[in-house]
Amino acid sequence: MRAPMRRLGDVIPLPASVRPDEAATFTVTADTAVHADPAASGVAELLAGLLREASGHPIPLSANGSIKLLLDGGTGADDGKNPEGYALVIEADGVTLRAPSAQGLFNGVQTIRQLIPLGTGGDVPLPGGRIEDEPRFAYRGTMLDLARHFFTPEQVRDYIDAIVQFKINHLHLHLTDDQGWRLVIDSWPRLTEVSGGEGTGVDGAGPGFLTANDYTDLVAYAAERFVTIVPEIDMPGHVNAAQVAYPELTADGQAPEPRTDTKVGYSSLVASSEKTYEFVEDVLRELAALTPGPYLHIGGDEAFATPPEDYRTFMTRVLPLVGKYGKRAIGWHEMATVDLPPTAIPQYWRIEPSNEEVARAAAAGHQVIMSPADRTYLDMKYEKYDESSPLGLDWAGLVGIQRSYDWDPAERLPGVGEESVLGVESALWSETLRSLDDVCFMTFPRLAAIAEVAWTPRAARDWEPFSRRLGAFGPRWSAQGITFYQDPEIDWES
Ligand code: TNX
Repeated sequence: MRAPMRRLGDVIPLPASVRPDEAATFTVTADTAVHADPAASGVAELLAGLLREASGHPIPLSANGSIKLLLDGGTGADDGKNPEGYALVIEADGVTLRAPSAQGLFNGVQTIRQLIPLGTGGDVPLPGGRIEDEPRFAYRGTMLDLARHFFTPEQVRDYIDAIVQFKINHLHLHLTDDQGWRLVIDSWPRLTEVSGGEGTGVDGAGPGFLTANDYTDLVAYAAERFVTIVPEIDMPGHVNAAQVAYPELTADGQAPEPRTDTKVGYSSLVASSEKTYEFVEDVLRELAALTPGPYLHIGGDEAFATPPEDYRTFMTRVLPLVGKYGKRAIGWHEMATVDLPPTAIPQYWRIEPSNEEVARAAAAGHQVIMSPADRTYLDMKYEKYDESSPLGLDWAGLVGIQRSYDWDPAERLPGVGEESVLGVESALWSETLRSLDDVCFMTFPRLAAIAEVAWTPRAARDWEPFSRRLGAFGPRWSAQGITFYQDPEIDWES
């Protein structure tokens, strides 16, 4: 059984320009093959795999295939074209996908994927017309907290597969916190030996850590899907797990008790101690060596146990270390209380309508990542959701799907306009989560809404049509075995 042909514009995030040609339909048959520029063979194989799965046909890669994936030849750097953009033309006798880069082709393949009607076996009709598309913001991310509850590499890979459908291109991993340390650091091995194993995480229910190999494999898996991993080491607060493993990182040299509760703001590295900077530099050096992406996230949030003067001392010494190892620093926006190196990126996460430090950083030319908790925090409970649910928190309010959709990143903070916004990131903190099903339930559908906020031109966004496209996407999540919140306000197709 196959669902009816899709409409060309039934895609999340909505493409920048959609021109259907109702007279034309391309049909994937037993004779269909995919042709690709050699540099795009990975993406072509991915598309062929999707079409094989849907049709049961062989769909080989072949020089005279009627589905063509073409690189424009431009570098994407200086020809004025967004390297992530693509143009898709579907005609009766063929499909042509063009882009300046393999990443652009990958984005186009995500669009084609949503145009394949659900069902397996037999010919697959694709709706005719032309899509021209490119993202509004370059950085479209989501964060997963591995510290409060560890998720295995296999679970993270499944999560990457689930998020790339919405053209999310950054996955921020929160690797350390008071309750656990989740990445092996060779020069400080007790971090994971003591604070990564059994009994760590909230309620002691989230043990585990990544070896350097696990992490490297994960980074490579993500990169094949054009996702950049952004690793976070949270400091100077949120360091209890590190101090349990290394008491010399505390003020009095005494090991604190391991913590499995959800309180924040009680631990701090010592800004006046050289041991602190030895530790931080070792960790950042190892992390930079393992991370091909341009960013290291240094946390910086909720450092309530660090006096403001010490916080400034700490950040002023640590920020240049990120640059020393060839990376750009991202930090939660509290970081912007110091004068930042030119490439540093504050990430706004609060719910207040304005923020002086972030506005000051934007005025000084910094780009900002927008993660206002009342719109983008995937760990907030859903609106109208059964209050007895153990999943999620509510300190930023209840966050329904429309709340995640109906806001604008360039109008959220005074002084932080379109030019200052690098992009949007949602965040999933894992205090209440125990499984990948929990993770997916909190993520979807809200991430689909946030992805559209980050990708689609402002003028093209509208809640009503979005909610209909979302309703049509429901059966896809079901077919993929991905748990999602079936909000009763949405008209879910079955
Ligand atoms: C605030 S958001 C935190 C985290 C918590 C989260 C829970 C941010 C930068 N810090 O430590 O897990 O709230 O929603």
